[in-house]
Amino acid sequence: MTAEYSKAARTELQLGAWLELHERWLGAAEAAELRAALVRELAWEQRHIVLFGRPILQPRLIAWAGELPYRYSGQTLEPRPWPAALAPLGELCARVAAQAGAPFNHVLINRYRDGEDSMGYHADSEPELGPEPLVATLSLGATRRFQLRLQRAPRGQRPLTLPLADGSLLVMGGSCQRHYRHALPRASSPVEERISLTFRHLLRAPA
Ligand SMILES: O=C(O)CCC(=O)C(=O)O
Ligand SMILES: [Mn+2]
Repeated sequence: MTAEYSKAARTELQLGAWLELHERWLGAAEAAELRAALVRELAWEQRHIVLFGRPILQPRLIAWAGELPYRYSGQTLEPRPWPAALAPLGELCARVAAQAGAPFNHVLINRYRDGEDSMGYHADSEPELGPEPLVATLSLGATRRFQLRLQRAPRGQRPLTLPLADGSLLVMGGSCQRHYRHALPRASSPVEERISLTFRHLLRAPA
């Protein structure tokens, strides 16, 4: 297991928020094997979300697994088991949890088919995640730019940009989801597919 040996670059942000980036947390062969299995075995969906009161089709595919329903952007991801055909999620989840120092019970998986697929600025701040959620993102496939900015950023302030490469693990913690917004913008030149597994801990089902 490579996790214990990976070096983390820790960034202290403002207002008690922090990030930890572990490059090559998974080796290339393990990352490729996991990505192929996810593409093959998961039930991928392109779903509508509600943005500013209007339904829009998410510009990416998603899949998920978890014991509790997860409600975000006007949609509910009902509890869904990890596919039996995939290597146990529990094992991967435990490795990520050991690295992050916190438990997880939900994984939301995003599949960006090409550079046109993206995710807009948001925070993972649903009440079910508690006041200071720890969110860990494992990236597989093409490197994409992850952007982060203060919710109340001074005008003209440039976002922090992190390239998330194959096998990297990004942990967002502290007040990150309260004071910052993050996004995965469209790529300006053609890129291959990328999958991100975002591990969260739901404290309870949505009200
Ligand atoms: O794909 C990523 O790295 C970001 C995913 C994300 O922010 C989310 O699923 O909430
Ligand atoms: Mn997010």
